[in-house]
Amino acid sequence: MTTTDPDTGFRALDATPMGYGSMRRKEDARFVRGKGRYLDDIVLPGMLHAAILRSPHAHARIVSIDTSAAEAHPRVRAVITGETLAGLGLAWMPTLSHDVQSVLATDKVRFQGQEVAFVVAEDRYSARDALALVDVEYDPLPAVIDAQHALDADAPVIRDDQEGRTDNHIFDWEAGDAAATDDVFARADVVSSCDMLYPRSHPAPMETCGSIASMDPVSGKLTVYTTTQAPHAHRTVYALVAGLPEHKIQIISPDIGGGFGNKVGIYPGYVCAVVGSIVTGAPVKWTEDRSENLMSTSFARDYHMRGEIAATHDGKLLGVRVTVLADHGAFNGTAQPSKMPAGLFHVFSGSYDLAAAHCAVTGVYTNKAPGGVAYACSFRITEAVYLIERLVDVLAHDQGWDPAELRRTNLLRSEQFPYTTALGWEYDSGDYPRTLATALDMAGYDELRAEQKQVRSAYERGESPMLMGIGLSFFTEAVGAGPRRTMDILGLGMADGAELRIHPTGKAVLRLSCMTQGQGHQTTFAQIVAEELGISPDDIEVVQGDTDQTPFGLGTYGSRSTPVSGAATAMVARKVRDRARIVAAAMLEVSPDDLEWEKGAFRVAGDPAAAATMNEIAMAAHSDLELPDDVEGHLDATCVYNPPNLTYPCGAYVCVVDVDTATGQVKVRRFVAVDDCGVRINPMVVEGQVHGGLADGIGMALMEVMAFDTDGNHLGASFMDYLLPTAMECPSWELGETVTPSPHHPIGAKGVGESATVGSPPAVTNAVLDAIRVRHADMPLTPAAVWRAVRGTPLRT
Ligand code: PCD
Repeated sequence: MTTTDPDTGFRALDATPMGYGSMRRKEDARFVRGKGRYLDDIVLPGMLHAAILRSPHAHARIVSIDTSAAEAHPRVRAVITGETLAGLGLAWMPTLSHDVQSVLATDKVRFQGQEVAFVVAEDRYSARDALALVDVEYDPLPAVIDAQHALDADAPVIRDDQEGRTDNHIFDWEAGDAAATDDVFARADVVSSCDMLYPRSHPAPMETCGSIASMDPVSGKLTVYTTTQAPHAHRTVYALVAGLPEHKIQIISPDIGGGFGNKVGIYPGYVCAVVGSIVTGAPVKWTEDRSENLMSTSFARDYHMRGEIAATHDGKLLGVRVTVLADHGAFNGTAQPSKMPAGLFHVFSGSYDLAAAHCAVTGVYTNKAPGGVAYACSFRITEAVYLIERLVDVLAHDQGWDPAELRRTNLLRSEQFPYTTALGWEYDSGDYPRTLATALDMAGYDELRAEQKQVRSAYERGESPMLMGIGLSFFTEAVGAGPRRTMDILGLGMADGAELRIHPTGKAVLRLSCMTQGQGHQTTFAQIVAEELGISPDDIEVVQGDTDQTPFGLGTYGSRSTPVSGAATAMVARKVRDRARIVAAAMLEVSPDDLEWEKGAFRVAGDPAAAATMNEIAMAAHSDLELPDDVEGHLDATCVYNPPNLTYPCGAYVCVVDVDTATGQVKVRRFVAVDDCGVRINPMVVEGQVHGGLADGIGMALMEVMAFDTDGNHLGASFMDYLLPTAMECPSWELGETVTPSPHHPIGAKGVGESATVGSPPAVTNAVLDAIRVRHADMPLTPAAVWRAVRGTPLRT
């Protein structure tokens, strides 16, 4: 039971060692009143509006583009084509994966929905109307839609813009020890293998992407208001692409209506808005509509995996090997650390003690949108967790083993931490058996199995079409990229800055490089400072999202804000506290060593009445107080935090489903999620994060898929076809926790923002397949897919 303090509105401090616990989110006062300020709320004086003409073809040569009729439209101010951009050297832009992407097509279009022309008009309607006046002649080409055929000898070459290219191959990449893994497989008693597709999906945030560019012709300063999760990284990329110095570029990220990885990259519309502003001399706003968002700005997943798992007769897991065919679309624009073309996929040995593991990943081009974004996923960990958690279930299915028992006997034990996996990751901490036991306990696993038996016997007697399934998953995530030694994006190392200013009255301003998209940073980062300095979170302002006002850092994705910026925040607050000790010593006329810290005040050891509070210290630090010669005044501090390692949150999930075999309909009856993200800063925020991710998992497992027909027509370009889960499909979540602090994080916290999105799809899938006793069927397990799987004719997506 939780109680609420009537004065503060804080929930009781639960199990959390962080002060202020589940305090209400400071930002919600604005959001729940509809007073958020999103990109589309921003109106600049004289602002023009833009729309993008997109390709109807998946693959076609551009014969000609005639813009004269559009230009003649009375309210149109500019029509920009690839040719205009080529004149400025901007027809192509760099991607996050060292490829180039067409900004506006010049030679060919390579996916349906690709950007072809950019119309700037006095209002949004005229810009859209004028799109119909641009006359493009296309010469259609055969398209490569199925990644499995991308490397066929007769496959059309998609990227003929690259000199000498004769195929659609992007990269081959391996991790792990192939020979050692083969050895383990040769010695294994049992091996199970499975082909599985993690289908192409989309982050689909509530707010789509957009940008307003304003180039001031007098000062030469470019201001870009944009929906970006990584304002500083964007500024550097603009600087490199446009040849402008960083101080002449200001990126402002206003409130963001969900990012989920969709707002990490730079899209053609952003670059065109800048060019549009330069050409017209006015600010230019471009915002996507829903179909444009679904069709063109970043997909996720699309991993075709063949996995194998090896074990002994008595159920000891020995090794895993996997080959992956990764569909990267028409331009290699995946977002992940530069040195890792498959991201952190090689964390796929999961939560088990394996002797060896190996993966080989091949990336290919297809005539689909570029992206490969880490949609609620620390760079392909979602695919990795799905792979291993499905393989464990397939093995259990093949051998007639209980999936809970198989996991229980193979999980890493707490004394094995820090644990280095066969693929080289050093897991920091965890108590996996306890996390699993908590989940099984909460679920009442044995009773559920007994009930399942009864349901099945009624089904077998022909009395009921219903079956019941119990699905498990146990995941380990690796979140909080860097360290910068091993992880960078386009050469920018993954460390974050933090600046903390303490005003004379003791109020504080914390400036951060990361960027909230709904996670509640305004509250939780204030709580970290509050914990370290004893200042009330209400007196701490958190500033993000404006590059002119915040220190450099790589932004918010891969659940890295808490592990990296959160650590920077604790460290910068500790610097302030160290300075405050010296000031307090001067105030109390004692040596700094004689002072003891008690949240919010320094007291003289042995004389507790002699004390200075943070408020008093802050004022004194700005006063005429005599300080030692080597101590500057004020309390302000800055810090750059380069994480020594990732943090490794984990979780055990149990999903219970009811399957109607007559209709194929799946109902998620219960979902138990026990997450361990180390110390929780704000347990209520953590619960909110987990709720969102669990809903994501129901979406992925049961309904979401970006499908295409054989010509490359996008079949999921609206929410009529690309189905998202709603409250209707979600049960009342049952959450639990274990807390194993991260030993290397200053406050012991690990990231959690993506945990549930990563951990839940295999739990739901395992539950459905457990109900119908089918070894494997690909997500999404729509009613049609389940109906056919029950009847032995599985659908492949
Ligand atoms: N926390 C706490 N504690 C702990 C941890 C954490 O409290 N231990 C909290 C914090 O503070 C914050 C949150 O929680 O507030 C989260 O965190 P993190 O984990 O660190 O994360 P971040 O970085 O902040 O964020 C990010 C994430 C991601 S990545 C994603 S996808 C998603 C998530 O986040 N997104 C989103 N969640 C969310 N929510 C919302 N509302 N919205 C959004 O959009 Mo990617 O890579 O981008 O794909």
